[in-house]
Amino acid sequence: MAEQEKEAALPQKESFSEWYNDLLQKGEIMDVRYPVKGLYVWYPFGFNIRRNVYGIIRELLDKDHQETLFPLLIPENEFMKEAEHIKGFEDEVYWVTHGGTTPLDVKLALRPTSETAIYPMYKMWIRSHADLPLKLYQIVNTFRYETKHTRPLIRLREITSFKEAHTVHATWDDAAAQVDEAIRIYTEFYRRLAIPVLPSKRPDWDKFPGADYTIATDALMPDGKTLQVGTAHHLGANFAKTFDITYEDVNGEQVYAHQTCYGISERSIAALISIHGDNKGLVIPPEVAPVQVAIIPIIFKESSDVLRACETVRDNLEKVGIRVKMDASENRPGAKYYKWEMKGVPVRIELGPRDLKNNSAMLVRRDTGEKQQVPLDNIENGVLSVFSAIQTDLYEKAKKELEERIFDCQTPAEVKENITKGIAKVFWCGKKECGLRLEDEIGAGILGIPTGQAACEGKCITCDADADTQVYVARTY
Ligand code: P5A
Ligand code: ZN
Repeated sequence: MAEQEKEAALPQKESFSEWYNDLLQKGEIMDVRYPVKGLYVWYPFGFNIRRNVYGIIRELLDKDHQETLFPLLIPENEFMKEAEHIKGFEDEVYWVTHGGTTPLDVKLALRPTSETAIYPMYKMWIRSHADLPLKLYQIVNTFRYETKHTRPLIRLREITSFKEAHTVHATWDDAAAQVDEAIRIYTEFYRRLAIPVLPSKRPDWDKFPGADYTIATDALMPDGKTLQVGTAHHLGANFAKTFDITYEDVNGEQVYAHQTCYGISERSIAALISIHGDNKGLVIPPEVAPVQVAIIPIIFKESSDVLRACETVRDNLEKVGIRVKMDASENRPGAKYYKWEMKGVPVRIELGPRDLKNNSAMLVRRDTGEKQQVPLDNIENGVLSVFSAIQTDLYEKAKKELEERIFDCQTPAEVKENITKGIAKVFWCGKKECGLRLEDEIGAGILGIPTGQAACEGKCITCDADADTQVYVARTY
């Protein structure tokens, strides 16, 4: 390795925090030097990944949701209507109190989430059962004055990429079905990012403020901590009662509507980078990679044939919609490999005089480093099939890793022993005091009851009473 490359190498992924912070910079995802705590800047390359990632969630939602856009500012009187909701958020709200030097009559909250912006409008929009279900979403920035340690993409004070959906239904059961559907959509979304997630029902003390219940999806980070990467909340008729959202049912009666909301943020990108990346940098699944193929001409003396062949390969790949960069810069090939590996480009194509003579090129996979000689004719098919192999393998690798790091534990001591490596699964009787005592004793949190859990029997890890559910326990971000 050349001196300059050694200097620029990343810390080992085992030191996850340092690795992550360094990768954000070297991979050109986020610049963390913005002078306000908890606010960060997207580099154009990172923003390009974001655009591709959010393209997937849009595609999935657009099937039966409509996109909308509500204001950032929420008047204090609306924000203060729902008691539980206020309790949950009051310590996290930024307030706008002045217009210039004039104090405002009504303070304005910077939305920490948009229930209280959207629902007063829903009251006006919803008249009859024919208006239901209503399924809207928006992708916006939201502000939360987080007091826990802030981290780029993971815990922000300005969440720049908050995708929030808000649905309205006739019955409680319809809303419950929508919560399941939301979790199905999120699981599919994360599958497209080659990230396996664990859906679970949060314990009551950890549900969304104002909700009947919350189902969350968590991803396992390389350091064994879990990251909540999406949540879906059943709001019952709680907000409908507060904001007076009623509809006329088939019998002509005015009845309260039932609602759900569900959200994801750029944590999705934190998980993407962290789970797939390695000691050489980013590893990005082809579907969301800003550059999908880097072509490196291997040039000696007489190079025009090689360059021309590279250009033909580039044109052929672009013709089928593949995002290609041909790197004909003056740098040595080694420096070019380093650069495009750091950027997570899924496939590198090397083409030199000898390859040209054989009418072939060398194709190198970013995720495994595997090399294969492919014919220049129909090279686009070769590349596309490698893309799909990469996608499958990234997912399978992450899934295996996740499964290997879920540990069945019988005693708090066992939990303590395993919790540094990943997720513990324990029996719990369901009593709050047992749950809190366990969390306290092991210094980790109960994620929740896995959705679709098969019937099981055991003894509560805290009180030894009969228990018919297991819960995930983990250290969390
Ligand atoms: C659902 C959408 C809500 O706010 N209202 C509208 C509901 N839910 S939530 O759980 O509070 O947030 C949704 C998801 O957003 C991510 N998230 C964050 N990401 C980065 N920085 C933060 N400070 C932050 N807070 C929440 C989580 O993934 C969460 O599941
Ligand atoms: Zn118990």
